[in-house]
Amino acid sequence: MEVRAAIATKAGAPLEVTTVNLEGPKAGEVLVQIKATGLCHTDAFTLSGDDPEGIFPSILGHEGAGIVVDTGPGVTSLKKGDHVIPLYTAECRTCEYCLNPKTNLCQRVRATQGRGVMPDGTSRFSIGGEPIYHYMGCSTFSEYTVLPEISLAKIREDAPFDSVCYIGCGVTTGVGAAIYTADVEIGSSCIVFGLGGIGLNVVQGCRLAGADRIIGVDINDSKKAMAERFGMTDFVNPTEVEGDLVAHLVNMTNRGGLDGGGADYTFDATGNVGVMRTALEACHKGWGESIIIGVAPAGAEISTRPFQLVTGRNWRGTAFGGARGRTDVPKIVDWYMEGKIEIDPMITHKMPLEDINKGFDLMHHGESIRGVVQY
Ligand code: NAD
Ligand code: DAO
Ligand code: ZN
Repeated sequence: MEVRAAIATKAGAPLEVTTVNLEGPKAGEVLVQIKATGLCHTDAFTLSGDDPEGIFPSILGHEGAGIVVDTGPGVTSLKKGDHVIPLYTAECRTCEYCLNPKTNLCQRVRATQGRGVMPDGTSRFSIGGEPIYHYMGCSTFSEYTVLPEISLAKIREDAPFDSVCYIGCGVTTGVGAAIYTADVEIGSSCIVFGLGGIGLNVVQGCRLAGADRIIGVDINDSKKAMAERFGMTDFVNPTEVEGDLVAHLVNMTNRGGLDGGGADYTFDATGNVGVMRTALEACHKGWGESIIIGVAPAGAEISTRPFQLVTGRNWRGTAFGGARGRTDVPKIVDWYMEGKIEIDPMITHKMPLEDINKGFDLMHHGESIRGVVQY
């Protein structure tokens, strides 16, 4: 079939909205009509050419929501008409990773997904017989796409596509980092570094978990109002702190007595390795946990004095918020529909596919939290 899609033709070039050929689903695969997709920094990172794993020409996009229109042989868990969210982290429920409760990183389709192809080693997209590659196993910048059955979460049918598409990456990553990875407890103190599309969701995840104190740290004062709406209790702009930022944050979180200060949980949602160090050192001696969410530039390295870890601080990372997509994404959709989390205030711009490059411009100029393409 012929479908409209935005093609990443080469690094650094604008996306080209054109018609591509899409083959139907093979065994274990599902054809999905994408109804909405968010624009994420990771798409922009790959398009820029800075992503060492970026493949061109390809169809980017990994934050979508849509409807099943066809299923290949052997598909049992989905049928035509089901509403779904594509998953860049699959959940096969049978590999060694899925069977280990300590991780959400299913490896069933990892290798082929990284090469921009379906599990049989070929692409479903082409132009003039030449392959156009898949991206993160999703390729949601196309009005139709094909995914493995294990890379789709079935969601309730009353959930609006143009809101819940954000659960395909940003919401789940942020909320999940607090709920699944950190497992923040009632009464905890938390510090969230970076109050963008991910950090705001960490803030609301900490609120949902019952944290008492949620300190937001951002170099941009304009982030304060929105973060307060999502549950931030205190705001710190590092550029306005006199002296050492770690000491300032440790002092803010000191509960008195022998406490010494430091947050129970800190989160990096900036991707800056200097911030990651500050986040680690601002978590509590003895038990503090610091969670790295941000993806740093290729080749970047983190550092701290080993004594920070010897004295009981824990440094961890999270991908997709530690969520198991087919199991947890439908629950997060329920939380949104029940009003336990908010999404809509973060979706600042909506546009048709034809205007997708304008959406990326808004992101680069810091004017949007989330732009969403509606098909
Ligand atoms: P964003 O650009 O919307 O937000 C980043 C925020 O950090 C901005 O508000 C910015 O002002 C702030 N910031 C920048 N430098 C800072 C500093 N030195 N101190 C404090 N604040 C600072 O980005 P986003 O969409 O929220 O993504 C955040 C990170 O999460 C990115 O690195 C992205 O690649 C990563 N990410 C990770 C996963 C995952 O699964 N681990 C998933 C999606 C995105
Ligand atoms: O299993 O080896 C693996 C990799 C899993 C993918 C991790 C994704 C990390 C976050 C990237 C940004 C997502 C938009
Ligand atoms: Zn698996």
